[in-house]
Amino acid sequence: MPSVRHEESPVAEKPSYFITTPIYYVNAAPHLGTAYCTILTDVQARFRRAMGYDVKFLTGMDEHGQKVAEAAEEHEMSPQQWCDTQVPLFKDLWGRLEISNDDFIRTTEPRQRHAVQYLWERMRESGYLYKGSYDGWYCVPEETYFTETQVEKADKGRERPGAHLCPDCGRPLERVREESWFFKLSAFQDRLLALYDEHPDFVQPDFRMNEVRSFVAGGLQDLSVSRTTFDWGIPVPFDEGHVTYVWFDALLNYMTAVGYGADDEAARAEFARRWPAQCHVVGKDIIRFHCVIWPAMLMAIGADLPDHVFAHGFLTVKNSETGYAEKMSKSRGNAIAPAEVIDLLGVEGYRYYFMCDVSHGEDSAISFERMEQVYNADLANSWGNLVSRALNMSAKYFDGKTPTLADGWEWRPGVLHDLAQGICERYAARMEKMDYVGAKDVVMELVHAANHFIEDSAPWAVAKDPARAGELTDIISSLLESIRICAHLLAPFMPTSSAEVLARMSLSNEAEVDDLAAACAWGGLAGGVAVTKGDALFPRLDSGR
Ligand code: MET
Repeated sequence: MPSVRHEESPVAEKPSYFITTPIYYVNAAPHLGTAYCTILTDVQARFRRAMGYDVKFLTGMDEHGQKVAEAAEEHEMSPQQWCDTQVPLFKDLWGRLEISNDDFIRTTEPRQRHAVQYLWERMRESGYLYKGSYDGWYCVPEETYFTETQVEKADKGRERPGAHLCPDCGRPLERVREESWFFKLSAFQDRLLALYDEHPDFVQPDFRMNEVRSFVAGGLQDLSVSRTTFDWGIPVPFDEGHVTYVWFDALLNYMTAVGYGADDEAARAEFARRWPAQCHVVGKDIIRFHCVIWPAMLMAIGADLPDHVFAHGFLTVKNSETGYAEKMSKSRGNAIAPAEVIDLLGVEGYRYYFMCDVSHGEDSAISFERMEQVYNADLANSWGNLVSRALNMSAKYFDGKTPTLADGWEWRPGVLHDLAQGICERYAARMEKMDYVGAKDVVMELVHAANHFIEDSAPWAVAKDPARAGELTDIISSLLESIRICAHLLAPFMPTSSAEVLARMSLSNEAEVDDLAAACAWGGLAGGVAVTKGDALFPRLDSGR
């Protein structure tokens, strides 16, 4: 990045980083899985801001389609009323979980309708659209089409062949016969395969790429992209009675939010600056929509493709009877509500557990037992304990302050100093790949070393001898300096407690940085400023679970 800043537009020089969550269906209340995906994205957004990017972090709601229309009917509301009732549940939870999104899009907003209708016109011009009729299977809960062959193949393995169950989720399918517009997805097979070859990191983690590639290599069917048997969707501008297939609508949200199709100049400039997105974070169940259909749609209209799609695994819970891990779901009765976890761990502990103990590519088993174990080991006993011991000693031995670092005083290299060299680079290399567990390990190594350092250097003994005052300054300063660095590195995971740690060292103005490497350089501690011990950041849990 250039080091000279132009006064009038300081932001313009920062590179853009545009990251998105899926837009969630309004039907279910937000659950642990949606919260997990949203926090995962939030951590990356916070990390990128700290790395000097001008971040746009988008989340939102998917409000159209048959599933939503049916749920509204069940609740005896209009679809719009139903959506309006559900959306605050999401917004409230995101607020509680400290989600730092810059935008929240709803597909029922005028900006989305405008963009989708603009897309229809571009699609028609592209020649990749034709009218026909769809006769096949449809899974309403997943809003997905299936061919006869796909359904037969899946049914063969089941107890009741011919039951016509969804090959993905196992719920009953509907037979759909209707006039429809089709997107010529089949024409994109070669271009998609070339994309995967040329950009092997388009799909992350890399083991998910195989699944995507073999799906495409197996041949693609054209996709029905309009529906005529219900009306809860964005009307097709040139064909009355047709509404947009919900996924064709939903995927476009990513471009709508940065000005696609809008006709004012500001929106055009925003689009030029923000598109393509750097990362779409999605669950592994919607990878085909994002890695096959979405890039094909973009190719059809000549738009740039996003840099990466990151697909996370599912959270699973152990069935106490069988001992096997199974997907969490309401129907299985094993779902855990986010509020239960917040009650146990607090928001910071919640974020830490799901980000730093759960690995983000594969499925991961979660349990209350493990949550408590990780919270106690990492947060109460290690990080929280380090902060309270070091701040306490500083206050006690240096008159309520950090040690005064006299002019000409030099940081004595030592084990903590050595470990802190290059720490930001080691951490960032992992964060960029969404390897949050690996990034946390880098930080916890310093936390553990600092706790050992307290034992090894025994500051309480050094403090008794006035002749060793310089040594005491070295010890306490090194500890505070390590804590300062760790607080910066932990901030994407635990923004509030990290800011609190810095504030206790009179560094509240440093809570948000845009040059993390500089912030983590050894020697940034303010000397002779007030230190507050404060209450335990992470009181030990003993719930007996
Ligand atoms: N609504 C979809 C889901 O929750 C995601 C759409 S992302 C464009 O699975």
